[in-house]
This record gives sequence, structure tokens and C-alpha cells, in this order.
Amino acid sequence: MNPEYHPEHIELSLQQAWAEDGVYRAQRDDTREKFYCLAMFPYPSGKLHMGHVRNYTIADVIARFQRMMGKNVLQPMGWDAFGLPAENAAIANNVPPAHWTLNNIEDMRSQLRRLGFAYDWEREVTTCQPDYYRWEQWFFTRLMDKGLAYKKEAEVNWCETDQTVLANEQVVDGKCWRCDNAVERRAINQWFIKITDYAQQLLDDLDSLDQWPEQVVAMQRNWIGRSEGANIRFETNTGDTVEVYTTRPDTLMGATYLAIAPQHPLALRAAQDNPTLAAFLDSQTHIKVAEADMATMEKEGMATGLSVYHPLTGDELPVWVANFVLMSYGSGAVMSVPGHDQRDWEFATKYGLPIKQVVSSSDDTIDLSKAAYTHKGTLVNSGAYDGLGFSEACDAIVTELSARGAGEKTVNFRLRDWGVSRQRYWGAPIPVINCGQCGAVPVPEQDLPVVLPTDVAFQGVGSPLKEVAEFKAVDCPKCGASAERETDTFDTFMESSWYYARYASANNDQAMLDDDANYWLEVDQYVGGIEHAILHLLYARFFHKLLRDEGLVNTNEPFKRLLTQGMVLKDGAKMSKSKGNTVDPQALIDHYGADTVRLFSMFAAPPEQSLEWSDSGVEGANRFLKRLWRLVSEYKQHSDGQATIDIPTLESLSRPQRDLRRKTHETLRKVADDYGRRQTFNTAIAAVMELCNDIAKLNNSDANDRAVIAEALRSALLMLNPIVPHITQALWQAMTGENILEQAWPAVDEQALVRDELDIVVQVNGKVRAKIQVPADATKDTIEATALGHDNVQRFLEGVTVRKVIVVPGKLVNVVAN
Ligand code: ANZ
Ligand code: ZN
Repeated sequence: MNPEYHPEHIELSLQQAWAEDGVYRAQRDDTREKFYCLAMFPYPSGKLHMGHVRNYTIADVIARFQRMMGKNVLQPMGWDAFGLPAENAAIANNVPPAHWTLNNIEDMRSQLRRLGFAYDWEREVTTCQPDYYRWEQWFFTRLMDKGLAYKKEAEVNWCETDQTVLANEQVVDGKCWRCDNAVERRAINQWFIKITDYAQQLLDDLDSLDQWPEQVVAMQRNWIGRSEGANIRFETNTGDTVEVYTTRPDTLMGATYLAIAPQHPLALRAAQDNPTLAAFLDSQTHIKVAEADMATMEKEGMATGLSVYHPLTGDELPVWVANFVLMSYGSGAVMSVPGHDQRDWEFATKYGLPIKQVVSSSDDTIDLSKAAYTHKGTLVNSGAYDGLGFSEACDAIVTELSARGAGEKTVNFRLRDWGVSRQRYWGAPIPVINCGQCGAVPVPEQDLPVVLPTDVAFQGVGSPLKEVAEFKAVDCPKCGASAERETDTFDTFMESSWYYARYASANNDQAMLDDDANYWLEVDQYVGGIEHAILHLLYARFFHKLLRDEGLVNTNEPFKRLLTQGMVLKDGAKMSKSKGNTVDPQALIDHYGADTVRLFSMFAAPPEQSLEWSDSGVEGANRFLKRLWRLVSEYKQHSDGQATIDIPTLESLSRPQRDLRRKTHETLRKVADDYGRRQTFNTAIAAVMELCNDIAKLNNSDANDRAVIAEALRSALLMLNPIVPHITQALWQAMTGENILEQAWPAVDEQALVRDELDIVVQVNGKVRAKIQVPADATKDTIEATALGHDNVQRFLEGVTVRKVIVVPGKLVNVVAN
């Protein structure tokens, strides 16, 4: 064995052998417990960054550990290959998006191989390939048949620069997340999937996700945003009815006007013979403001001239158009209670509308000339309801409204239906034919997939699909008339919502999924960035329920356990291309080898916290691996080459030998817990490093020494194998002649753990002055005597009197003296 560590000599040949022997191929085996470990698949941007390395190393450690625990492990990898960057790169470099994407995949695949991840590459999925998206298209036509996919005109966030619709969370501070330009609102005809039908299930099933970070569950709960309230109907002076949604029916007697959205049908009708109002509505629909900012922006409005009658008092209230009312939430109309809602208050104050107090509190001073009082309290100025608290008042008022047919209790969700249309080229074509006679007709199953043409002239403005002959003229599958293909493509969240399931049946070209999906799912461990805490995870959870209801999977949730890894920072800032503070993992691999990079990224921080980049940390990781190499090579020089070790009986071992054995088995137990339950890989590594220090301390002078050292070393290699698979495999081979990948996680020898002596700390007046060792069964008196007899303790007791000795058995002795 080479006395020096040369990673380049071992890593490439091992990786080649792994690939040739297919050692990470996953095969269904109903007799074995399975473990499906998955890291979020990458967008093929061109090169791996440190965030990828961290993400994929975490998952790889878990997968390899579970394999050693005897599980039948599936760890696949693939590519989230559609999306905007390919189009942007295509424009910048004049290469077709398909070409650019597939090239990047080649490069990144070889980088992943070079890092030694234990993937089953035979299940690789690439979402921009027709063999993948055809099933998504097929599934969408099933959703159309079930009425779960539908088309409607909707206001969207529109980015003029990227010529595309943006999801709410792609709008950051009113700007496009990619290009930073101001986002405007536009009405466009789009495809939607009815996630709102599943809102309650998506909420309820959060309770079953007890192995998800609480923070992520809370974010999902907020996003779904269930609220309880009432719908209340008001009659207008023109004989129409306006419905409002309110979470505060208790404040009904404080309503002083009605506010409706600028797109509300009543507003549009009133504007027909009111040019000033028409102009105002027009100015509002073209306003460039993202939905998220609507609550805080300057309130604008105009009276419609209409009025409504209060359903309980009959009082006449004016109807105003207001810019803070969203057409897409509730019913697009609000009963305004300026005394108790801050937005209503600001609006009323600005336009001189009456403000009426109907809620009071004995705890707070209320001054409605300064602000609305928005807490719940006791009703006042509310006639028959005076004196009631919030929930009694809600019940009493809603009961009265129901009796009059003017309202009822209801539940609302903030969650909206999922708009899946994108006016982009590089995405999966929406499988629809638009016919003048028949409307939107799903493409029949036998005509799928609708293949995205890759040889288009790509300018980047608008979609080139509009120029493709095969899209411009096609026969309607229903009536045969000449029709057009839909040129919108799917939101890329569609592809990432079901890829985890496809891996299980990746090579089935007859069906989207098969029974293998029920063997492998749910994903036992999912690993990815916290930035996906809301949308990706919510859409995947939703898709899973859609797959279930189509009979394709038999579980309710896709991901059993979730680990959200922290960011990789440099000098306290997120590593990013735009900041120019990136560290290229490839350069590190070339210099130190993959194992050092893996070790550093696991050692530098617990997985959920951010990891601060440090050059010296990388050096340190590399030094440790060199040391490990040396330990084994030294051991080999002393050992007579025997492959098996016989652990001598406890009685025949010396104290230091026993100590090392105990350390070995304590470490085994701790590291298994760190890998499995706690998922703190950094503390696992630290524990093995400590063990290695202890190994180096033992003399290696007799057969018993060699036996306990061999056991400790082998255990260290096994424990480190999930993190640094190459060096440990090479060293294991050198020590035993065997393949480490066939080794199980070693059993803890409970006998070795028994302590016959305990370490006890001795304090004098609260300061540690000595460490003593006493027999495990020593009495308090013996412990006290040993402590007081210690040289250093005596030194601190000179000239003072011992007042009290407190003995905490097994832990410490505190001597109080003055
Ligand atoms: C009267 C009221 C009085 C309200 C009060 C609040 C406080 P959440 O909890 O988020 O569901 N609202 C209803 N529809 C709206 C729309 N389309 N655009 C803007 N605001 C709308 O919010 C529900 C509350 O938001 C409703 O309760 C309504 O104002 C407003 F002291 O009604 B409330
Ligand atoms: Zn037709």
C-alpha cells in the first residue's frame, strides 16, 4: 500500500468500477425494506455550484448510510430541463435551447459522477425529452376530462422584458425575480388546474408530515390561508345583489360603505354611463402593481353613484370602487368597516366617509381619529347585539342573516387555482387544439406526445411556436375542421411536480407509472433548498393527490421526511454568480479530490444551517484524510497481514485497550444516531476524528493493541464511508482485502460500553481544579476522599476551611471552602 494519500489514483478507478458493476442500481425486491432517498433535481445551468455539492452530498450520505443499515436503497438523479435560462442563453449565444440544455446535462452529469454519488443512472429522467413530458401531457388531458383543468381569462403578473406571466412569488417587491423589471398586470386567457378543490386536503394532510421542518409546514399552512367567515348579500338601489366576504361578521353594524374591485361587474356597468368612472377603472386596470403590494399602496377610489341597503338596518350605504379590493379573492367586494379595518379606515379618512365604532375593549384605549381598532372585543352601537363577544356576535348576526336569506357562514382559502400556461417556447407544449367550432379540444392519447419542435428560429420575443406550420394548421380531432394548436407551454413546476414518482417507473414507455411506484413511494427522505418550501412542495403534494385519484399511486403524500439545507455563504453573503463570490467545486475536486470536497461540505456546518466557505476548512478536511491514510498504512506495517480480528476477552485487556474499545463502540452508537435520527453529519465526523486521535495514542506494541486498533480503524472507515466513499473503500480493501460496499453497519458491543471507572470533575468554589477516576460503583465517601486527596485540589484548599462537599455521583464534586 502506498504510504501517501493520492486521491486521483483511487477516485477515478473506483468510480469507473462502480459504473461498470452497476453497484448503485436499484431493483425492486418485495422481501426487503426499501429506502427512497431523493435530492431535488438540478436545473442544468451548465456547472455544479457549491450549493449543489452540499445538497447532493447530504442526500448521498443518507442513502449510503441506509444501504449499510440493510435497506434496499433507491437514489436517482435527473434534470429539470425546461425553463427560461435556456432561452436567455439561446438569445445571448445564438444556440438552440435544446442544444444548450443537453450539452449542460452532459457536463453536469460527469461532474456528479466525479463526486462519487451513488445514483442509479439507469433511471435518469430529463424533463425536456418527449418520453418524459408525454405523460404529463396525457395526464393533463385526463384532468381536462375530469374538469380539473380549465381555461379562463385572468389577470396575471406580466413581465414585459421576458414576455411572460409570472407567478406571485416570482414577483419580488413588485419586480420580476429574474430581470428585476417592474411587473404589470394584464388579463390573458390561460389554463388553470383546480388546486383549490384540494385546498382542505392539502391543509389537513400537513398534520401527517411530522418529519418535516415545522417552519415549512407553517409556510404551507399560511400559503393555503384558510379563513372562516361569512358571505353577506346587499341589495342595491337598482335591484341587483352584491355579495361580500368577511371574516368579521361581528362588525356588520359598523359597515358604512361598500368597496368593490375595479373589475367588478357592477363597477363596469355603472361606468357605462359615467365617463369619469370609466376613465378611473381604465387607469386602475393598467396600473403596474403586483398583487403583494396592493395592501400597502396608496388608496385610490371613486364613488359609483350606486348604493346598497344594509341587510339588518335597511340604512342606505354608498358603493365605492377601491383599488385595494382584489377581484380574485372572495367575491371581489368588501363591506367596509372603517372603525375596525385599517385599509377601510385609510380609505374613509381620505374620502370623508363615516367611521363608526362597534367594537370596544376595556383593556385598550381606542381613538378612531388616529387609526382603526382591529382587535376583537365587545360589541357596542350594535343594537340587539351590544355586549356580545366576537364569536357570540358572529353566530347571532349570521343566524339573523340566514333567516333573512342575506348570508351564511363560509370558508375561504387564500390559495388560488394554479395557472400553468406560459407564453414561452422552451417548455412542454400544452396538449390542446383550439377549434373555432369545438373550442379547446384535448389532443387524443394516440396523438401524444405533442413534440416541441427544436429546430425553430429562436429570437426570444414571443413564442416561435406561433410560426411553426404544424402548430398553425391542424385538423380538429373532434370535427375535422382546420384548427390551431395551443402555443402556450406548461409552467416548469408541472415537470417538477411528479418527477419523483417517475423515477420509480422511469423506463416504462407504456404508462406514466406502474406498480413499482407503489413499491418505492413515498420518498423516505427528500433533501432540498428552503427556497422551495412553498411552491414546489405544495404543487408536488397536490400532484400526488391527483395521481392518487387517477389510481396511479396509493399513498396520500409524496415526501415522508424533509431536510431543507442551508445556503452556502462566502464572507457572510450568499454565493452567487451575480456577486462574483463563487467557489468552483470542479477546481477543488481537481486539487483535493472529491472526498475532501464532500468531507468539507458535511463538516463545516449542520445541514440546515448556512455554511460559511473557508479555504482553511478545506485544507483541514484534506489533512484529516491524509492522517486517516497514514493511520491505516502504519497499522499495516505492524500487522502481520491477517484479515480477521479476534477481539480478546475484556479481562485480558489493559485499561487503555479497554478505553479504546469503549470509545469505538460509543462512537458507533453516536454516529448512527447522528446519521439516522439527528441528521447532524458534522458532529458524526467530529466524533470519528476524536476516535482517530485515540487510536493514534495507543502504542501498537502487542497483539491486543493491534486487535483493538484494528477494530477501531475498521469502525472509523465504515462510519466515514457514507461521507468519503473512495478513500474508505481503498483503505478497507488494503486492510481486509474485501469490498466495503458489502459491509453492514457494525453492531454495537454493549459489553464494550460498560464503564468500570468513571471520570469525575472536581471543582473548588465552582472552578474546575481536577479530574479524577473512580470505580463505577464507588460510594459517595470514596469519591469525596479521592477528590479531596487530589494534589491540585489540595493546593487550592491551602489556608482555607472546607465548609461543604457536594457529590453528584457519576458527574462532579464541588468543594465549598473559605
Ligand atoms: C369586514 C371587515 C371588518 C373585515 C373588519 C376585516 C376587518 P382574510 O382574513 O385574508 O380572508 N376582503 C374580503 N374580500 C376582499 C377582496 N376581494 N379584496 C380585499 N379585501 C377583501 O381577509 C378577509 C377580509 O379581507 C374580509 O373581512 C374583508 O374585510 C377583506 F373589522 O370584512 B373584512
Ligand atoms: Zn372542432
